[in-house]
Amino acid sequence: MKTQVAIVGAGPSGLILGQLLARAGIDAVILEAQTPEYVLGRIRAGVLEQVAVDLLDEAGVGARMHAEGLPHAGFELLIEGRRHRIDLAGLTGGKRVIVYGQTELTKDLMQARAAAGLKTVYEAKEVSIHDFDGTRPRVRYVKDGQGHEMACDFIAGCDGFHGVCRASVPKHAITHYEKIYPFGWLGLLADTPPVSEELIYAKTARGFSLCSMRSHTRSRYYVQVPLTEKVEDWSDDRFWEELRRRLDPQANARLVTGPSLEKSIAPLRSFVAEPMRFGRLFLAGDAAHIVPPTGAKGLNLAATDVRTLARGLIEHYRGSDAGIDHYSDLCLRRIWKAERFSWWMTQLLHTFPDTNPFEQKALDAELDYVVHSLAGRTTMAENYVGLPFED
Ligand code: RFL
Ligand code: PHB
Repeated sequence: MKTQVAIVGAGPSGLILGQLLARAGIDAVILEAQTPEYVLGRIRAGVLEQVAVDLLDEAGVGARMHAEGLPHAGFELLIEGRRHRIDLAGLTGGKRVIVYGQTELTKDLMQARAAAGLKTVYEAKEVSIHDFDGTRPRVRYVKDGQGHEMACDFIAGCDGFHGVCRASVPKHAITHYEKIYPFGWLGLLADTPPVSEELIYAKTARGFSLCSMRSHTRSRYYVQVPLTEKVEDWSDDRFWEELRRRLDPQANARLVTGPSLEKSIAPLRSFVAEPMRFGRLFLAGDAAHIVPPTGAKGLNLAATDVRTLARGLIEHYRGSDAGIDHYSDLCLRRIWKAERFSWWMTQLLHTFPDTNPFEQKALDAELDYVVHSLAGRTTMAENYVGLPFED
């Protein structure tokens, strides 16, 4: 078997890349370890920046996102019981974000791929990548107990943080930068109307919480919990009670509770692997970097990585390697700005068990400055809606 680009992973990175390449007439096969149902069952991101929205339009999968996604022109910071609105549109010359679940986006991309007859091998086991330091890379995998080998021009490692692609790079060729936070987010999804039209990011003495949504009838809430917490110990009632304690009376008067559709704990981590290219292997999305979800940047970074990669590969097949040669540097500039923003938001809004009292006072003063200064709010808004793209 042979293809031009072998894509490992059918999350948002792999699926968007596949779509962009197909539209440019480049042949690609996606290998995914899980079943389509499993991939769709993972409840993750909810907020799309304009660059991601534009890219999904370019990939030909934006129709339902525009019809059903919720444009948001601002969000609220609830700090020790007081609300401060970040007017995204007003502070950024009219920019907005769209709230549209990663699950829905993934569904749209899967359907477009199936409709175009493009090949995805689900339940591809024991995927391994070979000879990407030469001119003829190969990918091996096992499907239904049978071994296969696929020759290709390039390998796109879109296989997430725990994937095989980054792990296959020799240790001396790659540098990891990492920060692990001493807490996670316990998330709950419910078919109840959201507590507010806009997202609420709340900082309280009991820890951070976030009120988000998927639609006018489906809510997504998160509360900060220590890493030692187990999801089994959190009944729905206990979750709602803890959330209430982290909201203001205005929110509590509107909060509608109900049975959870999903509940899980996600640990928070900042991580970057450099570089992102190794010969004919390119890493993209969570395979190369992780951000804590506080800044809503993970899915957006995945989208901008594959935008840059698709352009580079298309240029390659038209005769120039300039795009793929700059892939890693171009992506990393944007990634580090998003890493900085996500780390900063996390630091400002969460309770850390070991912060020294001086540092805590300084952080409180910084947050006070941010919400009461036009320059501070503008900084937060322009990073949240997404920095301009540098080609
Ligand atoms: P994914 O989605 O992890 O997909 C990788 C795919 O690769 C497959 N795979 C393999 N396939 C073959 N062989 C192997 N050896 C393989 N190993 C793995 C996996 O099964 C999987 O299908 O990575 P991708 O495509 O790079 O996408 C990244 C995003 O999923 C992620 O960044 C976001 O979900 C992060 N995120 C958010 N991002 C935002 O932009 N806005 C948000 O509001 C936001 N909220 C969130 C989030 C992530 C969260 N969690 C749970 C980590 C909220 C949460 C709670
Ligand atoms: C979500 O809706 O899942 C969500 C929204 C904003 C974030 C993180 C997650 O910052």
